Amino acid sequence: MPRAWRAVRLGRNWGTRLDADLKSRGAVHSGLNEVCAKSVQKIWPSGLLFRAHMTYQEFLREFEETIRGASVRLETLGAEDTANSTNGEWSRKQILGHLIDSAANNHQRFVRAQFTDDLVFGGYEQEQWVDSQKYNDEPWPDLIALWRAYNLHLLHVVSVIPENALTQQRHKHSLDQIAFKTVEQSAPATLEYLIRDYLDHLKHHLDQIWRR
Ligand code: NI
Repeated sequence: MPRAWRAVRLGRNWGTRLDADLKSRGAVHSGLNEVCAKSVQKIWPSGLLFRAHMTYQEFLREFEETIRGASVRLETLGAEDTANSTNGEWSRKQILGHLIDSAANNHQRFVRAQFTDDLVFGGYEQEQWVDSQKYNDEPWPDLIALWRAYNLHLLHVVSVIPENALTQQRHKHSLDQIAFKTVEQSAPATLEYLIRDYLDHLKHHLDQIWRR
């Protein structure tokens, strides 16, 4: 199966309608749940669809494997060079600190979104957060432990969110500002999208740490 083809998990409430719409637009090539992701992206704004090449259960498994695997790997990095930075870029400690800040800010969003119909959240001053907390002065193992524990809690939090809160279409949102992969203001967004986007952001910064 070509890489561009993904199995799409269709939402319970609107899946049938979406499936019919996609068929009428020629985006469904074969099978009930197989659509060409590229066609879908053109037809449907990114926030509307789950970026659903994996089910939410599979996503949760990947989330857990990412945190547990990265924790082990982070511990193998020499503590002495984790505070080094070149060209004004963040050190490994600062990148991990930024991920702790991301966890703290998204913790608020993931919980609050369950009690409101919108996804309007403020951003935060990322550079200043990292700067002011002096992550380079903290022990590397402590930062790893905090990052790991916070994310395992977030994993728990997002695994117990009711499906209707996860998949509800939110017409008011600020994901054009705060998301890693932004969603246009004119397109509705879901909490599930924001949660998946959180892991994309996390993996992006882990890759930076590995490349150092
Ligand atoms: Ni970032």
